[in-house]
Amino acid sequence: MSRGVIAAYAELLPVDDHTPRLSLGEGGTPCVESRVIGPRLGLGSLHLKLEGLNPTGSFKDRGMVVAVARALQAGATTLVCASTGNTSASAAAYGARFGLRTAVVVPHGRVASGKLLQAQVHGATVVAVDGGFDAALRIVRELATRPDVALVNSVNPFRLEGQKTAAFEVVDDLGDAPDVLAIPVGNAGNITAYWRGFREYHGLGRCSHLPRMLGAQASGAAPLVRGRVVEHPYTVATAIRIGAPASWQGAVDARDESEGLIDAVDDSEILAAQWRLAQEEGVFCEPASAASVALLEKCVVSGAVAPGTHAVCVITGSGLKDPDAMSGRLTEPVTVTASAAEVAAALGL
Ligand code: AN7
Repeated sequence: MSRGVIAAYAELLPVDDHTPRLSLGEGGTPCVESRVIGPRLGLGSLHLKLEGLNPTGSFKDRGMVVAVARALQAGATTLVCASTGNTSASAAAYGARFGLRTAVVVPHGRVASGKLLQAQVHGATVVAVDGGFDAALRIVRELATRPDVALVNSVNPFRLEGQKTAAFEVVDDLGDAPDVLAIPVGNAGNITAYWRGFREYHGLGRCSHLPRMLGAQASGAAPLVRGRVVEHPYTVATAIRIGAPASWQGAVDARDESEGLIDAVDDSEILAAQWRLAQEEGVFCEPASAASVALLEKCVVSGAVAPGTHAVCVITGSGLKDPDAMSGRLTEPVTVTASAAEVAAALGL
């Protein structure tokens, strides 16, 4: 059972004696070894950091708990965020648990059904705007100037501080840093947070080297690859449908300082990787999460990642959040009479 990231890593987080020790049991997620994809790619090892096992089904909980603890400490009564879905689900859950009102602005029609459901079931007030995530973020930045309102997007520095604990856990679990870490990039907060976490641990002597950071964007929403803002981003991976990432510089620094890369993968490659993870590894993630695996595969093919490399892919969110993304591949189960003989025949047993 996870004690939560604040209790686990308090001395490395911006908390003091007055910061409430909140937890929903976030962090402590498994880092499981791939049985099929890693060996097929000829990697020395491939581990999957299963962030979908956090309390609300994504990595956002790590940063949210620190941001909410500090918001409470500062006397805030309301959380606000813009979101492609997971941030709002996380904010709503922590808001519900710790007695804060939560207000969420989402891009209309572009949030996976499970994520919207989460925000609403936890009692958040949800408003959809006729625009993308980037417009929604601009709006909440304007709204969050009141002292009783805490903005809990990753522009809130406490969010990235909490999220860096995932890098600590990777090192703690594997005994050292991997050679490469592949991670999806949307607003670019998480790649920034992981890089910070690895550098801090390296500075403390907890790992012998730093990983190369491989950032995965979707081809239709790849501002960091193109080097310019994308006005109308599009991808099936709605979580990373972002054209003007807030942590742009953090992502570029992570890429350059680690001698890594940020590259784009097509929606078809993302969906194929998502399917392989489900069918071959027993890991059901959302499309954005599979971008990390799609990019790693691309890098092995191009030679950017050599055989024998020790790799980690960050699987950022649960596939249950976005059932529609898989619908094209699935059919309704056949229905038969409730008899063992008929069921056996239908099952081919
Ligand atoms: C599953 O919830 O931006 O590069 O508003 O939900 O740190 O943005 C989500 C992003 C990757 C990208 N994987 O992380 C939001 C939001 C999943 C995500 C990302 C997101 P960042």
